[in-house]
Amino acid sequence: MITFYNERHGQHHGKAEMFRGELVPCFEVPSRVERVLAELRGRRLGAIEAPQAFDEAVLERVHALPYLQFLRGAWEEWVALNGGNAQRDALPSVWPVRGHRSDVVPQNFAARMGLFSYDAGTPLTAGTWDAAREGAWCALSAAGRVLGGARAAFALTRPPGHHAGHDFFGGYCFINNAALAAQALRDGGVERVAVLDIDYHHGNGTQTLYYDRADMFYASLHGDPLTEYPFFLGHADETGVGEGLGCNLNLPLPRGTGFPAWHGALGQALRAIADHGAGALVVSLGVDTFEGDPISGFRLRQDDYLRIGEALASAGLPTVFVFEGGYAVSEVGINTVNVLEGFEQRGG
Ligand code: Q9C
Ligand code: ZN
Repeated sequence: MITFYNERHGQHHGKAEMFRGELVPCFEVPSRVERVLAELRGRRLGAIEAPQAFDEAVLERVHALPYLQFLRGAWEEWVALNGGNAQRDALPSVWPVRGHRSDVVPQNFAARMGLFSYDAGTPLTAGTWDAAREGAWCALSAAGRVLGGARAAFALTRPPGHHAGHDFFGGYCFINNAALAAQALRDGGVERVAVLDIDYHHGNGTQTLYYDRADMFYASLHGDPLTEYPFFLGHADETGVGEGLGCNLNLPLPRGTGFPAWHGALGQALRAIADHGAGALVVSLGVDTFEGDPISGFRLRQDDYLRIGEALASAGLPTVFVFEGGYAVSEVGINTVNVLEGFEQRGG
C-alpha cells in the first residue's frame, strides 16, 4: 500500500491544551507520526511518497472560505497583536452559544478564534496552516491513487481532521482530511462513498459536513458522547436529515469496551455500508481505542488491529485510510500499521 507522508506535519507542534482547568502538554505530538513512519519503513509496507500539490481552492469543497481565510492568516495576526505572541500558541477562550450571533464576524482576534472553534484543546501554532494544508494534499493524493485503480492508499498526516467541520476547528483538527478524500472520490466519479470512522472519538466534523447527503454514508464507532469527547454529538438517534436520512450511523459504546463488543459493532457498520451500495471507502483511522491510550477508554490490544484490517478488507472496496487519533506514542506505530497490514494480508 502506498503512503502519502506529510513532511510538514512537524511544523504544527502545540505546546499546551486546556485540560481539567490547567494547561497541560499537548497529547497530539509530532512523534506520533514519526512512530508510524518508522513502523511502515521497518515492515516494508510499500512506497512512501510526498503528496502532490493542489490549488487551495479545492479546500472549499469542504470548508467555508471565511474559515479558510482566517486559518491562513491567523498566525500572522496573532503575532502582530503582540511581539511576545511569537513564543505562545493561540488558544480560543470565548465562544458564541445558543442565542448569540455567529453571522457577524468580529474584528477582535480572540473572538474570531472562538467563532471558528469549539474547544480550548486545539492550539494554533506558527506552522499549523502549512502542516494542515499539506495533510490535506496527502488525503487528496491518496484519493487520487485509489481513483486511478489502486486497491488502497494511506494518508499519514497530522494534525488529524475528523473533528473539523465546515467552519470550525477543535479536537486537535483544522482541515477535515477524510471529508476531503471522500469528496474527491465523489468528484472522481464514485457515486456513493462511505466514511467509516474508527477513532475513539465521534467525528463530529465529518458527520455535520455530510449529514444531509445521500451520496455520503457516515458510520462511526466511538465512546458514548454522554461521557466522552466531543460530548455534543454522536448519539445513536442521529441518523441523517433530508436526503441524507438513513445515511448516518452512530454506534456509541461505553467506556471500558473491549474487542469482542467493538468488533461486533464494526460488523454492523460494514453491513450498513454494504447495504448503502458504497463504491469506495474512506477510513478515519484513529487508534486511540488502544487499551494504553492516555485520553481514551476502550480496551483494544495490539493484535486486535490486525483483525480490524482484515475486517475492513472484507468490505471489498477501494479504500483510502486517513490517519486520525492515537496518543499512546510508543504503540501508535504498531497499532496503525497492524490495521494496514491486516488489510493487505487479507487480499482483495
Ligand atoms: N485533553 C482526536 O482523536 N480532548 N481528537 C480530550 C484530553 C479532546 C481527540 C481531553 C480530544 C480530541 C483526533
Ligand atoms: Zn480520537
